Amino acid sequence: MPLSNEDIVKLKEKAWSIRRMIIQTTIWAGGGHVGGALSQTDILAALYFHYMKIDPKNPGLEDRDRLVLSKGHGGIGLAVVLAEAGYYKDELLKDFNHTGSSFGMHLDKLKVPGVDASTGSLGHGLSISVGLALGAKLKKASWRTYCILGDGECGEGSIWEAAMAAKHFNLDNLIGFLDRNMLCIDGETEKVMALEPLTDKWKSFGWNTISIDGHDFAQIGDAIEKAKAFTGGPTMIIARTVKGKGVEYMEGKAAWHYGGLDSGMAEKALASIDRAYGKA
Ligand SMILES: Cc1ncc(C[n+]2csc(CCOP(=O)(O)OP(=O)(O)O)c2C)c(N)n1
Repeated sequence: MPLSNEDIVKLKEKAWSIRRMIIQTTIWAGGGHVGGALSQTDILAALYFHYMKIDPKNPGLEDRDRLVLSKGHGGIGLAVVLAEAGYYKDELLKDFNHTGSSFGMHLDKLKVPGVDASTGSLGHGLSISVGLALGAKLKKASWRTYCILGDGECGEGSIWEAAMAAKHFNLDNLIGFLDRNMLCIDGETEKVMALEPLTDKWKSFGWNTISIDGHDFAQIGDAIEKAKAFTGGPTMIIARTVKGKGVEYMEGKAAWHYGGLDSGMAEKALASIDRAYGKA
Protein backbone atom coordinates (compact mmCIF):
# COMPACT_ATOMS: atom_id res chain seq x y z
CA MET A 1 0.00 0.00 0.00
CA PRO A 2 1.46 3.41 -0.94
CA LEU A 3 2.31 5.82 1.87
CA SER A 4 -0.63 8.08 2.69
CA ASN A 5 -0.27 11.87 2.82
CA GLU A 6 -0.49 11.54 6.59
CA ASP A 7 2.38 8.99 6.62
CA ILE A 8 4.50 11.32 4.50
CA VAL A 9 3.85 14.28 6.82
CA LYS A 10 4.88 12.09 9.78
CA LEU A 11 8.06 10.93 8.04
CA LYS A 12 9.01 14.48 7.07
CA GLU A 13 8.69 15.53 10.72
CA LYS A 14 10.97 12.66 11.69
CA ALA A 15 13.49 13.59 9.01
CA TRP A 16 13.49 17.20 10.21
CA SER A 17 14.15 16.19 13.76
CA ILE A 18 16.80 13.60 12.75
CA ARG A 19 18.67 16.16 10.61
CA ARG A 20 18.66 18.68 13.49
CA MET A 21 19.93 16.03 15.89
CA ILE A 22 22.71 15.00 13.47
CA ILE A 23 23.95 18.60 13.62
CA GLN A 24 23.63 18.64 17.41
CA THR A 25 25.48 15.33 17.77
CA THR A 26 28.22 16.53 15.41
CA ILE A 27 28.71 19.51 17.75
CA TRP A 28 28.85 17.24 20.83
CA ALA A 29 31.25 14.87 19.11
CA GLY A 30 33.55 17.65 17.93
CA GLY A 31 33.11 16.49 14.32
CA GLY A 32 31.46 13.78 12.26
CA HIS A 33 30.61 12.36 8.85
CA VAL A 34 27.82 14.85 8.51
CA GLY A 35 27.49 14.91 4.68
CA GLY A 36 26.74 11.21 4.26
CA ALA A 37 24.64 11.10 7.43
CA LEU A 38 22.36 13.74 5.91
CA SER A 39 22.14 12.03 2.50
CA GLN A 40 20.94 8.70 3.98
CA THR A 41 18.44 10.26 6.42
CA ASP A 42 15.18 9.92 4.47
CA ILE A 43 15.88 6.28 3.61
CA LEU A 44 16.52 5.42 7.27
CA ALA A 45 13.47 7.43 8.37
CA ALA A 46 11.19 5.51 6.00
CA LEU A 47 12.65 2.17 7.12
CA TYR A 48 12.67 2.70 10.90
CA PHE A 49 9.47 4.72 11.18
CA HIS A 50 7.25 2.91 8.72
CA TYR A 51 8.55 -0.25 7.09
CA MET A 52 10.85 -2.24 9.35
CA LYS A 53 9.46 -4.77 11.77
CA ILE A 54 11.31 -3.79 14.97
CA ASP A 55 10.72 -3.50 18.69
CA PRO A 56 13.01 -0.89 20.29
CA LYS A 57 12.07 -2.29 23.73
CA ASN A 58 13.32 -5.69 22.61
CA PRO A 59 16.30 -5.00 20.28
CA GLY A 60 17.21 -8.70 20.09
CA LEU A 61 13.75 -9.82 18.90
CA GLU A 62 14.46 -12.89 16.75
CA ASP A 63 11.77 -12.05 14.23
CA ARG A 64 12.87 -8.43 13.62
CA ASP A 65 14.00 -7.03 10.29
CA ARG A 66 17.75 -6.34 10.21
CA LEU A 67 19.56 -3.28 8.92
CA VAL A 68 23.22 -3.23 8.00
CA LEU A 69 24.74 0.21 7.51
CA SER A 70 27.48 -0.88 5.14
CA LYS A 71 28.61 2.77 4.80
CA GLY A 72 29.44 2.56 8.51
CA HIS A 73 30.79 6.11 8.72
CA GLY A 74 27.12 7.17 8.57
CA GLY A 75 26.89 5.77 12.12
CA ILE A 76 26.31 9.22 13.60
CA GLY A 77 23.07 9.36 11.58
CA LEU A 78 21.99 5.83 12.48
CA ALA A 79 22.69 6.54 16.18
CA VAL A 80 20.30 9.48 16.01
CA VAL A 81 17.62 7.41 14.25
CA LEU A 82 17.88 4.66 16.88
CA ALA A 83 17.52 7.23 19.67
CA GLU A 84 14.50 8.75 17.93
CA ALA A 85 13.00 5.25 17.56
CA GLY A 86 13.33 4.71 21.32
CA TYR A 87 16.22 2.24 21.62
CA TYR A 88 17.89 4.63 24.12
CA LYS A 89 17.67 8.21 25.33
CA ASP A 90 19.14 10.84 23.03
CA GLU A 91 21.02 12.32 26.01
CA LEU A 92 23.49 9.46 25.54
CA LEU A 93 24.54 11.07 22.28
CA LYS A 94 26.12 13.93 24.23
CA ASP A 95 29.14 11.63 24.66
CA PHE A 96 29.20 10.49 21.04
CA ASN A 97 32.75 9.41 20.12
CA HIS A 98 34.15 10.57 23.48
CA THR A 99 36.58 8.32 25.29
CA GLY A 100 34.64 5.78 27.33
CA SER A 101 31.34 6.27 25.43
CA SER A 102 29.45 3.30 23.97
CA PHE A 103 29.21 5.28 20.76
CA GLY A 104 32.26 5.30 18.51
CA MET A 105 32.22 7.08 15.16
CA HIS A 106 31.41 3.64 13.70
CA LEU A 107 28.73 1.85 15.70
CA ASP A 108 29.48 -1.36 17.57
CA LYS A 109 26.64 -3.88 17.69
CA LEU A 110 27.88 -5.15 21.05
CA LYS A 111 27.60 -1.67 22.59
CA VAL A 112 24.70 0.10 20.90
CA PRO A 113 21.19 -1.43 21.13
CA GLY A 114 19.50 -1.74 17.76
CA VAL A 115 22.69 -2.02 15.72
CA ASP A 116 22.60 -5.27 13.74
CA ALA A 117 26.19 -5.23 12.42
CA SER A 118 29.43 -3.48 13.38
CA THR A 119 30.63 -1.72 10.25
CA GLY A 120 33.07 1.02 9.31
CA SER A 121 35.60 -0.72 7.15
CA LEU A 122 33.87 -0.21 3.81
CA GLY A 123 32.96 -3.12 1.55
CA HIS A 124 31.87 -5.65 4.16
CA GLY A 125 28.25 -4.80 4.94
CA LEU A 126 26.77 -6.44 1.87
CA SER A 127 28.55 -9.72 2.67
CA ILE A 128 27.21 -9.55 6.24
CA SER A 129 23.75 -8.88 4.78
CA VAL A 130 24.02 -11.88 2.46
CA GLY A 131 24.85 -14.03 5.50
CA LEU A 132 21.88 -12.67 7.45
CA ALA A 133 19.46 -13.10 4.54
CA LEU A 134 20.72 -16.61 3.82
CA GLY A 135 20.35 -17.44 7.51
CA ALA A 136 16.73 -16.29 7.43
CA LYS A 137 16.10 -18.50 4.38
CA LEU A 138 17.66 -21.53 6.07
CA LYS A 139 15.53 -20.95 9.16
CA LYS A 140 12.46 -20.33 6.99
CA ALA A 141 12.05 -17.02 8.83
CA SER A 142 10.09 -14.18 7.27
CA TRP A 143 12.19 -11.20 8.40
CA ARG A 144 14.11 -9.15 5.87
CA THR A 145 17.58 -7.68 5.71
CA TYR A 146 18.10 -4.11 4.53
CA CYS A 147 21.57 -2.90 3.59
CA ILE A 148 22.64 0.72 3.00
CA LEU A 149 25.63 1.15 0.72
CA GLY A 150 27.61 4.22 -0.23
CA ASP A 151 28.40 4.86 -3.89
CA GLY A 152 32.10 5.45 -3.21
CA GLU A 153 31.94 2.18 -1.28
CA CYS A 154 31.02 0.37 -4.50
CA GLY A 155 34.66 0.74 -5.54
CA GLU A 156 35.40 -2.08 -3.08
CA GLY A 157 35.71 -5.40 -4.92
CA SER A 158 34.12 -7.30 -2.03
CA ILE A 159 30.79 -5.57 -2.76
CA TRP A 160 30.66 -7.32 -6.11
CA GLU A 161 31.52 -10.73 -4.67
CA ALA A 162 28.62 -10.28 -2.28
CA ALA A 163 26.39 -9.11 -5.14
CA MET A 164 27.16 -12.35 -7.00
CA ALA A 165 26.44 -14.46 -3.92
CA ALA A 166 23.13 -12.70 -3.23
CA LYS A 167 21.87 -13.64 -6.69
CA HIS A 168 23.37 -17.13 -6.51
CA PHE A 169 21.29 -17.80 -3.38
CA ASN A 170 18.29 -15.91 -4.84
CA LEU A 171 17.98 -13.75 -1.73
CA ASP A 172 14.67 -12.03 -2.37
CA ASN A 173 14.62 -11.20 1.37
CA LEU A 174 17.60 -8.83 0.87
CA ILE A 175 16.89 -5.21 -0.08
CA GLY A 176 19.77 -2.83 -0.70
CA PHE A 177 19.74 0.95 -0.86
CA LEU A 178 22.57 2.61 -2.72
CA ASP A 179 23.02 6.16 -1.44
CA ARG A 180 23.95 7.64 -4.83
CA ASN A 181 25.09 11.12 -3.80
CA MET A 182 27.77 11.11 -6.53
CA LEU A 183 30.48 12.00 -3.99
CA CYS A 184 32.96 9.99 -1.97
CA ILE A 185 35.68 11.19 0.42
CA ASP A 186 37.92 12.66 -2.29
CA GLY A 187 35.39 14.26 -4.64
CA GLU A 188 33.16 13.05 -7.46
CA THR A 189 32.85 9.28 -7.74
CA GLU A 190 32.95 9.50 -11.53
CA LYS A 191 36.39 11.14 -11.36
CA VAL A 192 37.83 9.04 -8.53
CA MET A 193 36.57 5.64 -9.78
CA ALA A 194 33.78 5.76 -12.34
CA LEU A 195 30.74 3.66 -11.42
CA GLU A 196 28.40 4.35 -14.32
CA PRO A 197 26.44 2.69 -15.78
CA LEU A 198 25.75 1.69 -12.19
CA THR A 199 22.19 0.40 -12.59
CA ASP A 200 23.33 -1.83 -15.46
CA LYS A 201 26.14 -3.19 -13.28
CA TRP A 202 23.69 -4.33 -10.57
CA LYS A 203 21.35 -5.70 -13.25
CA SER A 204 24.14 -7.68 -14.84
CA PHE A 205 24.86 -9.23 -11.43
CA GLY A 206 21.26 -10.50 -11.51
CA TRP A 207 19.70 -7.94 -9.16
CA ASN A 208 16.29 -6.38 -9.54
CA THR A 209 16.97 -2.63 -9.68
CA ILE A 210 14.79 0.37 -8.94
CA SER A 211 15.94 3.99 -9.39
CA ILE A 212 14.41 6.72 -7.26
CA ASP A 213 14.84 10.15 -5.74
CA GLY A 214 16.17 9.20 -2.31
CA HIS A 215 14.65 12.26 -0.64
CA ASP A 216 11.09 11.65 -1.88
CA PHE A 217 9.14 9.55 0.63
CA ALA A 218 6.47 8.51 -1.88
CA GLN A 219 9.19 7.11 -4.17
CA ILE A 220 11.10 5.49 -1.30
CA GLY A 221 7.90 3.83 -0.09
CA ASP A 222 6.90 2.67 -3.55
CA ALA A 223 10.35 1.16 -4.12
CA ILE A 224 10.26 -0.74 -0.81
CA GLU A 225 6.81 -2.14 -1.62
CA LYS A 226 8.01 -3.28 -5.05
CA ALA A 227 11.19 -4.79 -3.62
CA LYS A 228 9.21 -6.68 -0.97
CA ALA A 229 6.87 -8.07 -3.63
CA PHE A 230 9.71 -9.18 -5.94
CA THR A 231 10.53 -12.87 -5.64
CA GLY A 232 13.13 -13.32 -8.38
CA GLY A 233 16.19 -12.39 -6.28
CA PRO A 234 17.67 -9.45 -4.36
CA THR A 235 16.71 -5.83 -5.09
CA MET A 236 18.98 -2.79 -5.17
CA ILE A 237 17.22 0.55 -4.84
CA ILE A 238 19.49 3.15 -6.37
CA ALA A 239 18.56 6.33 -4.54
CA ARG A 240 19.73 9.64 -6.00
CA THR A 241 20.61 11.77 -3.02
CA VAL A 242 22.43 14.96 -2.13
CA LYS A 243 25.38 14.82 0.23
CA GLY A 244 24.69 17.27 3.07
CA LYS A 245 20.94 17.38 2.22
CA GLY A 246 19.10 20.00 4.23
CA VAL A 247 22.08 22.22 5.03
CA GLU A 248 22.47 24.58 2.09
CA TYR A 249 26.15 25.30 2.58
CA MET A 250 27.00 21.58 2.80
CA GLU A 251 24.86 20.33 -0.09
CA GLY A 252 26.82 18.68 -2.89
CA LYS A 253 30.19 19.46 -1.31
CA ALA A 254 32.71 16.64 -0.80
CA ALA A 255 34.47 18.82 1.79
CA TRP A 256 31.52 18.10 4.10
CA HIS A 257 32.20 14.35 4.01
CA TYR A 258 33.59 14.91 7.52
CA GLY A 259 33.62 18.14 9.44
CA GLY A 260 33.39 19.97 12.71
CA LEU A 261 31.04 22.86 13.40
CA ASP A 262 31.76 26.05 15.32
CA SER A 263 28.79 27.81 16.88
CA GLY A 264 28.23 30.08 13.85
CA MET A 265 28.23 27.14 11.42
CA ALA A 266 25.96 25.12 13.70
CA GLU A 267 23.46 27.96 13.94
CA LYS A 268 23.44 28.40 10.18
CA ALA A 269 23.02 24.65 9.68
CA LEU A 270 20.03 24.41 12.03
CA ALA A 271 18.43 27.50 10.46
CA SER A 272 18.87 25.98 7.01
CA ILE A 273 17.23 22.71 8.09
CA ASP A 274 14.34 24.62 9.65
CA ARG A 275 13.85 26.60 6.42
CA ALA A 276 13.92 23.39 4.34
CA TYR A 277 10.98 22.08 6.42
CA GLY A 278 9.07 25.36 6.53
CA LYS A 279 9.79 25.72 10.27
CA ALA A 280 11.42 29.15 10.05
C1 LIG B 1 38.08 -0.12 3.60
C2 LIG B 1 37.97 1.34 3.87
N1 LIG B 1 38.73 2.20 3.16
C3 LIG B 1 38.66 3.53 3.38
C4 LIG B 1 37.81 4.02 4.34
C5 LIG B 1 37.77 5.52 4.63
N2 LIG B 1 36.52 6.11 4.15
C6 LIG B 1 35.53 6.42 5.00
S1 LIG B 1 34.20 7.03 4.22
C7 LIG B 1 34.95 6.94 2.72
C8 LIG B 1 34.25 7.37 1.46
C9 LIG B 1 32.94 6.69 1.28
O1 LIG B 1 32.21 7.29 0.25
P1 LIG B 1 30.71 6.89 0.02
O2 LIG B 1 30.60 5.42 0.09
O3 LIG B 1 30.27 7.51 -1.25
O4 LIG B 1 30.00 7.49 1.29
P2 LIG B 1 29.02 8.76 1.44
O5 LIG B 1 29.34 9.74 0.36
O6 LIG B 1 27.64 8.24 1.33
O7 LIG B 1 29.32 9.29 2.81
C10 LIG B 1 36.23 6.40 2.83
C11 LIG B 1 37.14 6.17 1.70
C12 LIG B 1 37.02 3.09 5.07
N3 LIG B 1 36.16 3.47 6.01
N4 LIG B 1 37.12 1.78 4.79
